[in-house]
Amino acid sequence: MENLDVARTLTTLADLLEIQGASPFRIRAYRNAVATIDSLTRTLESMVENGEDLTELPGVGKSVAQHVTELLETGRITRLDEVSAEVPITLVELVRLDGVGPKKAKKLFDELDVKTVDDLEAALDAGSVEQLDGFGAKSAEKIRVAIEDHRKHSGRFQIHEAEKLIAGLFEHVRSAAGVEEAVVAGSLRRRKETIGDVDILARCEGDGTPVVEHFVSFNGVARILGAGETKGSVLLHSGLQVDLRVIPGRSFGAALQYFTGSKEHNVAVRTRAVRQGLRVNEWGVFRVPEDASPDELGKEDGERLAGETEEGVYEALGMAWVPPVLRENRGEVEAAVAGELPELVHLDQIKGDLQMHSTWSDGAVSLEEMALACRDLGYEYIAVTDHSQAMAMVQGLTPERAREQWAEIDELRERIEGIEIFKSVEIDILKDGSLDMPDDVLEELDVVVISVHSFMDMDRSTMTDRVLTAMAHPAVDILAHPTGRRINRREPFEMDVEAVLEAAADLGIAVELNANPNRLDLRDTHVYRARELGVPVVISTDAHAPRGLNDMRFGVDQARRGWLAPKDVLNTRSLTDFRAWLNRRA
Ligand code: DGT
Ligand code: CA
Ligand code: CA
Ligand code: ZN
Repeated sequence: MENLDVARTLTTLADLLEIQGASPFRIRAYRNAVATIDSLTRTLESMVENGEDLTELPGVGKSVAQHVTELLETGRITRLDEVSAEVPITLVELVRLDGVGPKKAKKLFDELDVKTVDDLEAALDAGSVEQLDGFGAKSAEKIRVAIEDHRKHSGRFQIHEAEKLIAGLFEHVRSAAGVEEAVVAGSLRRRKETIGDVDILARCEGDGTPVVEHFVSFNGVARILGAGETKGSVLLHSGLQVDLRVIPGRSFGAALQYFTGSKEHNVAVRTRAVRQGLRVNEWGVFRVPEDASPDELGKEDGERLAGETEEGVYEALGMAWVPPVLRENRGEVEAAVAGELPELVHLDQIKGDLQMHSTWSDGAVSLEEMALACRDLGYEYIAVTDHSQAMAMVQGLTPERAREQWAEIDELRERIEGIEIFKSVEIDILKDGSLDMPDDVLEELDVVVISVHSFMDMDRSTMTDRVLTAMAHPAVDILAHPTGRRINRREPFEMDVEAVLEAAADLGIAVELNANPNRLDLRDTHVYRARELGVPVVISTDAHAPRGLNDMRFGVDQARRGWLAPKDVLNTRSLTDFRAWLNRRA
């Protein structure tokens, strides 16, 4: 268990006690302990394991120490169980709303039986909140706004949304007086598919207050959540939170390393540092004096070994610099120590796009326009993959129309130089696992792409069998968007992905990594598994217009998060080598 988790649990306990009306001294004791835990550079878990006395930590008394030990050893705190039997734990959510607080939460619960944010919203709608003693219309309105903020906030943003939403503010920070450099850290730098909040670091010597003030004065800011000397935090109108930290040059690399995360990666890095007698924090890497008690050390005490650059931080720890996309504690720390980090695929190594649509089905432009747009991107080849007839609402191709399309492709091949157009169809996997095209068409297609677009709510074993049946057809080349998910909108379907990947390995089928930021399907951990199994991955945009072709970079980032090297990605191959793969069964 992380320190953060311990701190959160203690905060919950303190909040509940406060709602219950416990003594302010008791509550303060918990909050002081939380403050201490927040600033610890070692894990409580390791301290308890070593049998260290937690009461020696500032602000930690006997009963808090007991709670922490119990939590680390058993995963629960008896006292918390007792208190939450009297005060519903969901009230904690209410306390965290702007304008509610423990007294009001208690009143809402006692008088109106409000236990959750949803309950509160219903009570507001019914007009009963403003009639409560000590509330009134103004306070009810304030709570309503707080609920809206909370709702927006609890959703994570998709990576392409976050990128767009942050662009203006980022430029605003970069142009602030005194800012020598600004960079994005956190999950956005790691290119995660969804972003909780955006973290920006600005390099600036001296007092950071003017930079923070400039930051919070941005005209897209809906609410200022905090503003101080070294950090500021705002909510944009979209509900996206942005945190800024102002860092001096001597610590900029260390702060970038720290705030890029992930938390799990940082924990692994820090654990390694401790074993070497080093301390790494957002200020630098320090050699801890032998006689020092770690908890009495100031943030920058000890001999400074690194801090200015991120490379320097990793070097001081005996590690290679780790690309941010890998920082998820999935083996990258060990690999960086051993000098065995993978050589990751790059966008400029992509030589073709193997899924896109034209006006032959639901695309916005002609096949020719798509081909020319791809040639402009420098690609050597493409597959135009209009839908098959099961997708009737988008005029999916019947066998006859597929043949008409081939005539057009043949004509284009004559006329357009510099790009190869493969004949393809995105063929529906029907309910029973058969393919939505007759064998004679399948045989003539250059690239056979299959995917599920219907009956997505099947149970796991039925869906797995269906997809495995489809893959067993000897004409199949690529399984597209294998899990059918739509990020933030539709869960992946129930399917044994491991079995599907193993089948792909056995059958010599490639799996798609759909680069559309709404899909990014396969997800990073499955991509990683595909690589382990030796299954070739194809990164395709599934573009429905030329603009969509630019989504390739999101797919490449996701591939990198899955540790893929150029050799693992089929469409990094030259036209000749890709053709050879298509003929692998001949
Ligand atoms: P997000 O915002 O949920 O998409 O994910 P992140 O990774 O951007 O997380 P965030 O914004 O809470 O924090 C940014 C980075 O700061 C995080 O990746 C690692 C570092 N960090 C934050 N809190 C902690 C912590 O309690 N322990 C450690 N070791 N690192 C932390
Ligand atoms: Ca973040
Ligand atoms: Ca943050
Ligand atoms: Zn599709």
